[in-house]
Amino acid sequence: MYQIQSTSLMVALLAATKVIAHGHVTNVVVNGAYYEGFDIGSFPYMEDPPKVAAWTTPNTGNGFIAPDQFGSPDIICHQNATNAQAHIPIKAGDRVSIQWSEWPESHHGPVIDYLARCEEDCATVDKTSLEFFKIDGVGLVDDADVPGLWGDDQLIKNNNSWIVEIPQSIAPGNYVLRHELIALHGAQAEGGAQSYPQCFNLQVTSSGTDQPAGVVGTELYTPDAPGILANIYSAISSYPVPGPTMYSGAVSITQASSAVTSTATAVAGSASANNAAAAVVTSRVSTIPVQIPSTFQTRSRTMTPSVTPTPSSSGVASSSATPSASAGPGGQQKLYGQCGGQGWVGPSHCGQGASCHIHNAYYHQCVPGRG
Ligand SMILES: *[C@@H]1O[C@H](CO)[C@@H](O)[C@H](O)[C@H]1NC(C)=O
Ligand SMILES: *[C@@H]1O[C@H](CO)[C@@H](O)[C@H](O)[C@H]1NC(C)=O
Ligand SMILES: [Cu+2]
Repeated sequence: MYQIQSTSLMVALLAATKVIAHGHVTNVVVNGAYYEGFDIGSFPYMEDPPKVAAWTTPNTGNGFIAPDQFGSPDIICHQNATNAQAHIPIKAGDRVSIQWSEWPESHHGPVIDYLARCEEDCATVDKTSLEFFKIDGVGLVDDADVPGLWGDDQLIKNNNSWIVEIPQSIAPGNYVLRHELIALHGAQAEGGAQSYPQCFNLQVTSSGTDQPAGVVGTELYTPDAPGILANIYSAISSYPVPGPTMYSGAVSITQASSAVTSTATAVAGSASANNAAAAVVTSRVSTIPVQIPSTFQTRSRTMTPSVTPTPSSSGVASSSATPSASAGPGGQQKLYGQCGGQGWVGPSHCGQGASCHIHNAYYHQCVPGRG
């Protein structure tokens, strides 16, 4: 009898539970050439991972940086990030198409891109010394239908990818491209915004001369800055994209898909800015068909049958505006309540109009939307 009951309970939970996860950048495309990203599903477990242009991070849970960490080096290129050991040769005026593995529909917010010049080699530069200038920032595009259409939504529409143009006017040299999605679904409360930064090393050839002033990563944002603290669930007439003002030479472009015509390997080894022109020529661009990493997944389901409604006290980066009420086993969690995570034995599915979202291994939360 008991057996049957718990089986049907589990079936019911399975059917009702749809857990959505954050993404990460799987690859970038420059002039049709596909460059592999940092493969979070495999590189951290390899003794000698491939040298790629993307920075390394042990953030295997695709987590985020919370506002209380905006002053820590983690905000620069994500959690405990270390320098990429290779770089992508590119001409100023060219575009970089940045492909995310996935992005949850509920996570509205801006897409922002920065560059920071490395005085020497970006493979060894101290990340805390990098001074970032903004070259792109798309926040609220249209608020006709609250919570609105955001840069992040355009990214989803564009096959989870984003194109940024390297401004023609910047001086040649080595740069770190800092690409960032900010999720505002919990940002109505201080501490609720989420930053997802991803960094790439570029070696830029250019006839430009500009060396725009920048801001170190740890000073880009504060928890109460306009655009970080924002309530997207009420109509807002304007939204200030957070961070320093846009570089005057930045180019605003229309998002579109970027066709892949070849694969390429990022150039490893020391990148002297003076040799930038030579490096472009030595980049190996072949015409091998693109292979999408086998770790590419869009959705996952978890099976977390709930037994006892004991609220978890695990290290939770909660962005909840409404504290969760513990429902009984099989009960529905309220909006913004916890719905899973290591040690969680409370309700594992969300009420209507919400879906269970993996913020990190310890905390899954009911957020508005289908995910
Ligand atoms: C990040 O670095 C800190 C300090 O070294 C360490 O305690 C923490 O476990 C690291 N986090 C990850 C996810 O590796
Ligand atoms: C969307 O991105 C995926 C993953 O990179 C790729 O396999 C697919 O071809 C892309 N689709 C379109 C329409 O560009
Ligand atoms: Cu999330």
